Amino acid sequence: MKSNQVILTSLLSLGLILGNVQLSQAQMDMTQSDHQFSRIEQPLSLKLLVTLGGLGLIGAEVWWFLFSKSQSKQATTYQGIQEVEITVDGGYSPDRIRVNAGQPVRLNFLRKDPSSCLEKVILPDFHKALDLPMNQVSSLEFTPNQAGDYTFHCGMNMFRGVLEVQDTNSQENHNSQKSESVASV
Ligand SMILES: [Cu+2]
Repeated sequence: MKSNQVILTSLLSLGLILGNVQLSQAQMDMTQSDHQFSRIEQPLSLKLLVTLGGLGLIGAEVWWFLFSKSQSKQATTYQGIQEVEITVDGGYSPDRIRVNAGQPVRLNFLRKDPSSCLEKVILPDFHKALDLPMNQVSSLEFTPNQAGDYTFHCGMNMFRGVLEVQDTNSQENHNSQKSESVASV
């Protein structure tokens, strides 16, 4: 997951750079023809390559924004505490965390992004706010008692994540109901 993200992020930045190069080249072409400078002809294969590369990167960007956004992760329980590590780098990763209701939760935020936007994380539903020093793990502990989706966000509410609290009892009821109905059949 993480290495995937790194690859995609670098692809994205490459795409932006390539796009800029293409743009500035187009502008240069325009100014050149305006001033009736001689045009520099580039081989067709190179143009094709750049175009295809650009299209591929646009596709990757669209995919990135549409589909890769919410990656959900189940917290792992250790000594009765449901723990999850969240990397804070241009947002929260994972940005969807599944936990069980009625059991303590510990969110470990590792901030790698220097932008002041992400220096604080807020969980409004639990009345919690936490400062995140750079390159450090800062932890937040609380116990969600009610099932539901709870958002957490940065100080300016630009980056968001969701804490998905599941009711374990209702799940067990569900399972027992299932087995009952199977038994009756
Ligand atoms: Cu912010």
